Amino acid sequence: MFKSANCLSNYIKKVHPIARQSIRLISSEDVIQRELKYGAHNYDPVPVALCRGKGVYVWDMEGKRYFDFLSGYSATNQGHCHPRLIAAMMDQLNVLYHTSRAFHTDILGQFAEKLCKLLKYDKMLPMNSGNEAGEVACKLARKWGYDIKGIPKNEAVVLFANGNYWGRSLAAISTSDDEDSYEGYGPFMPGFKSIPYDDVNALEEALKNPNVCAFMVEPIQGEAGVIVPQKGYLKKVRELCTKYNVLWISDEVQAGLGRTGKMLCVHHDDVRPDMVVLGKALSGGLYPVSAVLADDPIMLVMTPGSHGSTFGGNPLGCRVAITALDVLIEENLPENALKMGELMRSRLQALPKRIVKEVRGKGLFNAIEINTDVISAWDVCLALKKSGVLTKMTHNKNLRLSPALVIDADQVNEAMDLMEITIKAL
Ligand code: IF1
Repeated sequence: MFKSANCLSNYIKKVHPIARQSIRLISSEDVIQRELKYGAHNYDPVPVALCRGKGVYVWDMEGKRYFDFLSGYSATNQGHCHPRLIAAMMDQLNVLYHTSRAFHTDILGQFAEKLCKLLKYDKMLPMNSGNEAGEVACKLARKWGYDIKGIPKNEAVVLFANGNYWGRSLAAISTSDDEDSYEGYGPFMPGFKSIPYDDVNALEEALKNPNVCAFMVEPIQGEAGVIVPQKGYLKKVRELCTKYNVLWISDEVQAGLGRTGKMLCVHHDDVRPDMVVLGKALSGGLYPVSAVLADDPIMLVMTPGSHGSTFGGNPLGCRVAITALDVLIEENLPENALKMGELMRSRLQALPKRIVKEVRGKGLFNAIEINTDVISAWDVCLALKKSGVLTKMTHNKNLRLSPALVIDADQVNEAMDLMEITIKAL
């Protein structure tokens, strides 16, 4: 791609917008130091400075190419810089990009209709981040609990699963069992209770409390390390929530939109949650777009003026989301994720067991658990980075492997070859 620094410099001057102002070629180290100086230290990123992305690849300041095996945490499912997403945004930018929901626009209804017909729910409520959509789902559940189920005022309980992650708001960290997430930020949200994941007995016990209005759970837990529940768990969740008149909220912010090989992760088990929470790839990672889907008896408990957001449902994000869904469907990305995921896991399972303790995942939502008695996951992450494969560690022992759903077999095999050589050399 870049034969020399000169070529890179010319590329940057010609193409990279930021460099047009300053022809000085800055290094990855410069980028990292500047970010440390002026940016809050709420992250400890992998030491790499990216300046370009295309499809399954990203490039750093020195022009080194990487397989992006994080995909912005499953946001760029359609691949980096997808031409159709860029075209959709460019087109809408010149027409109308923000009005607030004080007024109707022609685009929101188009997006709402498309999403509701695709996922077979009566209505959707548009927001921006996955966390905001999760909060709306909890608000809808509480209000449904009071208005419909008859739970005494301010007594509603929402259940969550241990190991959950649905953002960093005070409500979300109130359900976290990850100290890094909640320590130092109390007091916490009342009426939020956590139970063991993938444990139907614990779920049934908790559901016997008549004040429980909902159970919000990821169909595969992402942050926890791509934890796939045992077969039949989601069917039991559906049965038990129906039996005890509790709303099942499936948090598909990460596992949804083709990532696991189906449009929704719950489609693998042929079950239908009462509410679905979406985010990330709903816009292909181009723009913050999230949504909650539900049928009228639930969605209509929210009356005009009882929830809002400046940017939720803005025409620009809706336009991008319409195209992001089109790309998922027309490029058969869920089907591709299913096939490429099987190829990837078969290659991962052949890696040395001394280092790779376990391979987990479904579709292109995968992780390997590192045998931390032998080597730290961080060192494996750094070694893979050096070999041109970008991954991210979670809980100090798992490495996520979630490339864009556009990846083809040659690219999977090339990336797996790099992983095999790297891990065997450790
Ligand atoms: C970061 C984790 C993943 C999510 C689920 C809601 C949200 C998320 C299942 C909130 C967000 C992101 C946040 C991101 C890291 C990433 C993440 F490691 F934090 F847990 F993917 F696993 N539900 N997950 O996974 O969506 O408000 O962020 O749009 O850097 O914090 P958001």
